[in-house]
Amino acid sequence: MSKSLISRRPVIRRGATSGAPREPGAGENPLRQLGWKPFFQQQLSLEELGDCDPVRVMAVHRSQIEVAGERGEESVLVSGALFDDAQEKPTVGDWLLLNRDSRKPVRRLERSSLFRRMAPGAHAVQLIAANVDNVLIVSSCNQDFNLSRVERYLALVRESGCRVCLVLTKADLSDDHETYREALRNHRDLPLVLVNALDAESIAPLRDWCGRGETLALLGSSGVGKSTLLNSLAGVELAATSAIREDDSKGRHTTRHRALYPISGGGLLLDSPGMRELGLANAEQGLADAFADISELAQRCRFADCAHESEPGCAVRKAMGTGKLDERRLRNWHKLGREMARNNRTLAESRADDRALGQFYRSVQSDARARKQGRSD
Ligand SMILES: Nc1nc2c(ncn2[C@@H]2O[C@H](COP(=O)(O)OP(=O)(O)OP(=O)(O)O)[C@@H](O)[C@H]2O)c(=O)[nH]1
Ligand SMILES: [Mg+2]
Ligand SMILES: [Zn+2]
Repeated sequence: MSKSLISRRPVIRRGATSGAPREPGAGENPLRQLGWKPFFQQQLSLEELGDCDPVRVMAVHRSQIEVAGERGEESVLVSGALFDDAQEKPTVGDWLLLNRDSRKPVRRLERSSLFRRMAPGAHAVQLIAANVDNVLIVSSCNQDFNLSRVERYLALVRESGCRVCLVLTKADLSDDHETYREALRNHRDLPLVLVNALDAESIAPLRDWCGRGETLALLGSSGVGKSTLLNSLAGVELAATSAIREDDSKGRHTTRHRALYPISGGGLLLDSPGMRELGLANAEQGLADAFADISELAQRCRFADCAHESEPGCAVRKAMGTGKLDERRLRNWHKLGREMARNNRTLAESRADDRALGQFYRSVQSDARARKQGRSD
């Protein structure tokens, strides 16, 4: 069964979200509903307060971005210096200042949080979303459940400093909830919610994660039910969803673009496509936090630079011998660590290349200037 639904986001009008009936509190500042906080307000100069409108980036397309602010939604053309540098380029969730009259972007405000990944196949970082407060790491209770993938997502989210909750969808299709809970035992410090994403009552505990003005990102692989959760939390079908493949429970990559959706009486939800590859880069702290048990054990190894392979006095391997730590988890930790080191090196090299290229251009320019001066002397 495949459901094709509208994927247009509702227009936000002054004092209302999602075209929903007015409710108590709905008359409050629309910027606050879009996630405007003192952290952003204090970045504005007096001049900017007079000349600019802050707007939130709701979706990014090839040549234009969709933003929302006090005037509702509008499209802004993507051009100029603000968009030249891939790292600096506005991403979904960013706050921009638009010139009040020309509606052109003036600058991007500093971010309170940022998700990024190593772009698959490229030697660059790709921005995923900015200014996210809370994250749901979504997996499903079926054969697509993959603990190593949860650990990867967790390292990324921990690095960002956002609040995180683990969500298991499709609990209605499984009799084996304990197995999934048990699989996640290393993450008992995190809230875990099992839901039927299609059922409004079942997802009620998740409402605490997307209160008014809060931005909640839904991360997880294709088919786990991110868009279904979004629709249920919004109470309106905002995003398209479609059935997973029967043979292996994998999704069909139904959601194609990242976008922020304001939900009635609540905050903003970020729906994103299930990411096939989520390469980690510059996320040392996130990795250490996601594997806090291994980080702690490692401090008890005899050698400070223990690689936890065959060194004597290795507390990590000892824990594995006694069954306190499982081999898959240790292997995944090694794998993610190696991958990150490789990606960090690639990024450092491409930055060095950029610097070298910059120096080359500057030297060509100064040679040309010197020649010109020589001719005119
Ligand atoms: N029974 C049941 N079906 C669910 C649940 N969550 C999602 N589904 C179904 O799973 C399928 C995939 O859901 P989507 O919401 O499209 O998944 P997604 O994570 O957005 O997938 P992508 O957009 O491809 O990344 C749909 O047919 C949903 O109806 C659940 O908790 N219970
Ligand atoms: Mg989707
Ligand atoms: Zn060791």
